Amino acid sequence: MKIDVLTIFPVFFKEVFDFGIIRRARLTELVEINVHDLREFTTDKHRMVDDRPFGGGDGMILKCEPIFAAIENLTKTDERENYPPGTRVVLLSPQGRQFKQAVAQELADDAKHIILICGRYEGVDERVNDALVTDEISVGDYVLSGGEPAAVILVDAITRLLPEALGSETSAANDSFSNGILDCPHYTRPPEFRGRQVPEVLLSGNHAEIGKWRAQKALEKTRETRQDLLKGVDSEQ
Ligand code: 9D3
Repeated sequence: MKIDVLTIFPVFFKEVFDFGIIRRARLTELVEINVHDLREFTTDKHRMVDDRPFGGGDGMILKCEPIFAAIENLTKTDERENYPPGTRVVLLSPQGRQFKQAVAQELADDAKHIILICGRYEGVDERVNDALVTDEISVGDYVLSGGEPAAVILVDAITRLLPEALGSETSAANDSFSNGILDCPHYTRPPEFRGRQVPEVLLSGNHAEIGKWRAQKALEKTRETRQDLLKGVDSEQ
């Protein structure tokens, strides 16, 4: 999998992909991640990446030219119909469909080349959406100052789903969310800390009982904090 990030703040990404699973996936060449400065694709002497909105209004809009030039450089075309198979051009924007585990899974399964366009300012010239974007994605209902933190979220969630990205000790199939509910509580040594005991069952060695306890705690936690995840689950609602 190849991932390219287009941004006006390349320095933002300086070390963020150098840790843990993403670092290992890069070192083993499961994924290649490149960050590109949109300014490098400007041709005017002021290297202008943004301009004022037609029709008036506050803020600046990311211009077409550098984004089209960058996408053309990476895909050899300026029409999404002509992208090589497995190419996805994602515009990170508050107007997108919400990023979910299922979206991460779909991209991990189907995409060979993902290009992430990080929006900034008030937005991106709509012709980018019309001609180039295959997926417009938001990471949630809160206001960010740009798409860069969202790009990091996508890279992380997608990379760890690539076959062999996780060590053999763990598996994406065991993840919270892959079964649609939250995780149970976890404990490690010591068994008592400042008067707080680890639940007896976890020390019992009875794996059937431990399994039942974990399932019950996961369900309780989900019911408490994320009722919405339980709709459609048997015995709920
Ligand atoms: C405050 C300005 N907003 C309305 C007048 C529009 C707006 C434009 C650009 C709000 C935020 C942004 C910058 N955000 C992103 O580029 C972004 C984002 C987000 O804000 N929330 C959730 N997901 C994403 S993905 C990209």
